[in-house]
Amino acid sequence: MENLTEVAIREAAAAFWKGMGRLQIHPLSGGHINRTWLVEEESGEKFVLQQINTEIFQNPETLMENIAGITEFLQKKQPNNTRQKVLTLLSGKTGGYLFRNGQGAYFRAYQYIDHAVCRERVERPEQLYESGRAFGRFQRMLAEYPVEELTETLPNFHHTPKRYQDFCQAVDEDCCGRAAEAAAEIAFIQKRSERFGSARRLLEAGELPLRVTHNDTKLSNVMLDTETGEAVCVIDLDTVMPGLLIFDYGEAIRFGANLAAEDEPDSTKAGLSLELAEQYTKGFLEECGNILWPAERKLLAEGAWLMTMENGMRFLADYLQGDVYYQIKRERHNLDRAKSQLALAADMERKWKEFDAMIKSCMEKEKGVTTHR
Ligand code: GN1
Ligand code: MG
Repeated sequence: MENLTEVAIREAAAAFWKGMGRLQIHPLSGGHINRTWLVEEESGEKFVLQQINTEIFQNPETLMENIAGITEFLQKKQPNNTRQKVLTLLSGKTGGYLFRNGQGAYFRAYQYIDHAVCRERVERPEQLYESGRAFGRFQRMLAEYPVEELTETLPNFHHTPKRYQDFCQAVDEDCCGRAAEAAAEIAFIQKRSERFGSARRLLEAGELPLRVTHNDTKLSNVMLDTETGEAVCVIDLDTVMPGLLIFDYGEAIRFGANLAAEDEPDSTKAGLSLELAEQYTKGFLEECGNILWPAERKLLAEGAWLMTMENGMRFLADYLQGDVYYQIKRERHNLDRAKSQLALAADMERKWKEFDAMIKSCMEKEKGVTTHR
C-alpha cells in the first residue's frame, strides 16, 4: 500500500466524524496488513480509523457486508450488563460503512473501546485463558449464524495443501535469489507435505463441520481490560469466514503459547509452552460449550500444528517473493517469522503426547463439552 498524506488521513477521519472539534490522529501499531489510527477529538471522544489493504482484500464492499452481518448478529445476542463488547462499525457521512477517497483508498471506522488494550505477548498466563474464553464464546455465539451468508473474503485462506502449492511455486521461482539461504527451512516443510491435507480430508468426508470462524485468533486480536485483564472484545473480523474450529484453536496456540515472539530472531527460543497452551485450551473449551464434534475434539492439537506450519510456509513464501504481502520492519523479518514458526512446529512434534494428553484432560474436566452429532 502506498503511504498516505496527512491530508488524506484527515479527510478519511472526517468522513466518519459528525462532531465539529479538531481531530488528533495517532498511528496504532499491530497488524501486518491494514493501517490503523486512533482519532481523538478535542472533547476527548475517540474512534478507530482503518485503511483496508485492497491489494489483499480486493473486494472491500463484500468484506464489510460480512463484518456488518456478524457484528449486528452478535450485538443482538450480547447481554448489555457485562463488560464484554462487540465491535461496532461507524457509518460514514456518505452512507454505508466505507469511505472511498479520490485516489481509490478505502477506509472504515470503529467505536473506540475504553480501558482495554491488545497484547502482542502474554505477560500473565491468565491473559491467554481470557482470550480462549473470548474466542470460545465467539464460536458458540456464531454457531447459529448461517454460514452460507458469508462470502469467502480470501479464497483458500486456511487451505493448507493449497498454501503448500503456493509455497512450492515460490521456491521454484526463487525470484529474489533467496532460496539457498532458507534451504534448511524449505527441506523441513517439504518433508512434512503429506500431513498438510489431514484436516481437509476430514472436512471433505463430512467429519469436520464448516463453521463460521474467525481465522485470525491471535492474542493480539482480543482486547483485554487494562485493570482486570478480562477479555472485553474480539477484534479484526476481516477473515471471519466459513472455516474450521480446529484452526481457530490452532492459530491461537501458535501465537500465544509460543515461548518466543512470532518474529523472534533467535529461533532456538521458540517452542510450545504447555502451561500457556493449557490456559487457552481451558478458556476455549469452557466457553465453546457442547458444540464440538468428535473429530474436532480429536484434532485440536493437529489444528495447532497445521496452523503453525501454514504460517511458517506463508512467511517463508513471502520472504522468497520479496516481502510483498506482510508489512516488514527490518531485513529478513519474514525469514525470522518463518523460522520461529518452524521451530515451534518442531517442538510441538517433540511434545506431542503431552500436548494431546493436556487437551484430553481439559476436556474431561470440562463437563459441558459433550459430543454432538
Ligand atoms: C496477518 O494483519 P494481521 O496481523 O491481523 C494474516 C494472518 C496471519 C497473521 C500472522 C489477512 O494478520 O493470517 O496469521 O498476519 N492475515 C491475513 O501474524 O493474511
Ligand atoms: Mg487479521
